[in-house]
Amino acid sequence: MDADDIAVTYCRICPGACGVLVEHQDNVVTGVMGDRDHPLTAGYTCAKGRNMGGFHSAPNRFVKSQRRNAAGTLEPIEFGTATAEIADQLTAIVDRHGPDAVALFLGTQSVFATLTRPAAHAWFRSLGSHKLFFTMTIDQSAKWLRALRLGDWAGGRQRFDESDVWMLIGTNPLMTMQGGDFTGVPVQNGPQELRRARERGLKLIVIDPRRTETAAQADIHLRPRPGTDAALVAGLLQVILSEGLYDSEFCAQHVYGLELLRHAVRDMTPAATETSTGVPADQIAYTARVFAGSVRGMAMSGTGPDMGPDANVAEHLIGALNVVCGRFPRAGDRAARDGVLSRAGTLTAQVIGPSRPWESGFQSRIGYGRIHNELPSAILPAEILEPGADRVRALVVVGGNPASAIPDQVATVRALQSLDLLVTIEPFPNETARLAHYVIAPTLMLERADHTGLFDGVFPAPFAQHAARVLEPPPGVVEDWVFFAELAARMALPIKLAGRVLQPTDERPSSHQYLTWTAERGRVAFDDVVNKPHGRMFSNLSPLLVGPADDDADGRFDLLPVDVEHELKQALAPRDRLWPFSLVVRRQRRTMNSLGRGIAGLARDDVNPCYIHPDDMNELGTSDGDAIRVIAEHGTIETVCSADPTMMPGVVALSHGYGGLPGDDHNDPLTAGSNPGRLLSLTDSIQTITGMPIMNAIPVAIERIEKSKAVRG
Ligand SMILES: Nc1nc2c(c(=O)[nH]1)N[C@H]1C(S)=C(S)[C@@H](COP(=O)(O)OP(=O)(O)OC[C@H]3O[C@@H](n4cnc5c(=O)[nH]c(N)nc54)[C@H](O)[C@@H]3O)O[C@H]1N2
Ligand SMILES: Nc1nc2c(c(=O)[nH]1)N[C@H]1C(S)=C(S)[C@@H](COP(=O)(O)OP(=O)(O)OC[C@H]3O[C@@H](n4cnc5c(=O)[nH]c(N)nc54)[C@H](O)[C@@H]3O)O[C@H]1N2
Ligand code: SF4
Ligand SMILES: [Mo]
Repeated sequence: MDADDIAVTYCRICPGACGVLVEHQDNVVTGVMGDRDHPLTAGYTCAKGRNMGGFHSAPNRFVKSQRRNAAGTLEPIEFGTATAEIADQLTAIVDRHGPDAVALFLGTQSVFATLTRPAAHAWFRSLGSHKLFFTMTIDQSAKWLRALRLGDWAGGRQRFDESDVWMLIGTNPLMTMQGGDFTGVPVQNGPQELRRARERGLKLIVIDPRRTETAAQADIHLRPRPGTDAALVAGLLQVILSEGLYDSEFCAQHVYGLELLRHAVRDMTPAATETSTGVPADQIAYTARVFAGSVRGMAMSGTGPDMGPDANVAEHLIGALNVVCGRFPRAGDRAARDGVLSRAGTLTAQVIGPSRPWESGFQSRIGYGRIHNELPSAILPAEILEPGADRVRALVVVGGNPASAIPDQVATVRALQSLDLLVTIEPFPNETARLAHYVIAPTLMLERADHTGLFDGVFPAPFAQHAARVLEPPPGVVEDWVFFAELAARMALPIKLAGRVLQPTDERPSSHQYLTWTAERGRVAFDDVVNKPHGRMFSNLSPLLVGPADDDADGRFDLLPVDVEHELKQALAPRDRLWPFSLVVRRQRRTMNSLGRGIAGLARDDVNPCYIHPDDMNELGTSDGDAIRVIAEHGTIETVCSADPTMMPGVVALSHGYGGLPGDDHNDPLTAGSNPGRLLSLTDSIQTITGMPIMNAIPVAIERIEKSKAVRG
């Protein structure tokens, strides 16, 4: 193998952005290994990255765009013809019903291709529709809401590498690579970074019912009953506020509602919190003292609390914990981001006071306003089905799989099936593509160039990398962004790409040109990144410091707005526990949501097991691989069980992203996996404002399926 056939690049399946060496021959990947010379990831990879070749050469990959014919099957169509037809149909729908009849759904994989989201947004903005959906709103939209109701810090978060404590609530970043402003943990080469931090004295607190990969590294691991984070954090706040462990100076200057909060949590003594959460009282008091007694370090969270039954108030209290302890960088402190390829913005030591954008501006017919100009993904089915002049009749999906991901899969699929036009830009025959009228076949990561500007806020150091195209794309595929630019041109819509207006008749810039534009507001010359294939650490850049507050700064955090106070009362009220088990979320190393199923090297994940503690398995009379039924108030699914001693007794876990479409006759739980989304409801106990359904801590019963009745086995 000569060196020409080994490309240096980085993986773009998840935010890990691991440096890799890709060996290839005749346009086919023959091997992938971690890049030991990569300044941040130093050779670390996971199975998904090492099998990235399998994605590119998968036999079921769409290498041409597809159109559904009269018989209901997809058949190949030229990209130009498909785009022209889609443009005509969208224009007709807009002419008749207005732009709000067209919706855009941005999925998880729209995030990792540098140009996809900007170009999709550009087309959609020019179209003038309000019906924008993104997976953040079936994920952790409670974080957006928290920053708006509580207020936010204009200086950003504290730095992990300067902290002496860090609290992670319901997140497993060592596996999921959820870092940046979500968890603040350095996920690049995470295990080693965490070890290093603990060696220098950082105390890691993990709150998770499961003994996760991350919890296994923790100094303190609390295991609450699922769905009780609001009560647990209220209990921590009770100790901190009653023992005077908070930052009174910071609170005096920057906070409203301290006394209200103190009053609201006054009854959540450690003993009362133990009753609500199952965590021993002494551990609660100890954890509160360790967190508040440290000098620096934040409480951060993941899908555990944010998908739970009290997501909005739980997330608010997590924010309040940071606020009362004053855990934000002050003037002169080093900022948590470096702004290498992206615009760093102005960081100042002041509060961005609360605001409520969802209360004004566009309101959907079914009663939700917008946050960050988006509507909640969970209302998409109703936006399609509920009658009204502006109901959604056409949907464009990019890098997502709403037919699998949006809860109450049966209702969601029914809605998608009733669309006049469903278009997805999608490489694989996923559940959404199986319903679509058109599928546009896109390039995959090794077939396009990218840069790491998107990860500026995730990298723990001033680092940037450019990925050049490694493989020639199949002749029938286009880059995601090219579809949106072409669609805009054919709909006669001017679009704005990186600040420049592109008229429908203008020549499209090259991908390299567009990439260069997106990096022009960074602090380094793009060429200095492009010519360093392993990526470049810009250690010579002066660190970004948080500046002093503006003279007229008067924003304050609002610890307990009236609606939060109401939600808190509800969350702290005693609840009956009538079902034997609680079903929680979990992510798998070998898949990224629904991506990875059926890929060579990752194929074993065709089965989606329900993880159960061995003691519970004994009691249920099941052993590994047995078929079981998971029964919830809103649905029942069949799957197989897997003994897992990291589970907490009484808690079971299932990953999402499996299970085909409702009614599939190949829906064999032993080979196709099952979709936990079928156990969820889009109408019962929905969070206010964010429209977030309950997706975690689902009360369930488990039943062994007798061998003779199992689908197979
Ligand atoms: N390998 C891989 N990586 C991924 C993904 C993937 O599918 N595979 N998905 C990506 C996506 S889209 C996202 S959003 C991120 C999510 O990133 P994370 O939020 O880190 O995802 P999870 O691993 O589901 O972590 C949630 C944790 O919450 C715990 N938990 C469950 N219920 C509760 C509860 O009530 N309270 C508390 N405190 N904890 C609870 C679970 O045991 C679990 O460990 O991961 C991303 N990374
Ligand atoms: N029950 C339950 N439901 C959940 C969750 C849960 O924990 N439990 N988690 C929720 C969360 S956090 C999320 S983020 C959503 C995930 O919801 P989605 O983001 O809608 O689902 P993904 O499976 O990530 O879809 C990504 C799609 O992009 C495609 N793709 C890969 N590469 C490219 C590319 O280069 N270009 C294009 N155009 N497409 C590409 C993949 O083939 C895949 O089909 O699911 C949510 N649903
Ligand atoms: S999928 Fe794996 S190899 Fe790729 S970036 Fe994420 S952790 Fe790294
Ligand atoms: Mo997500």
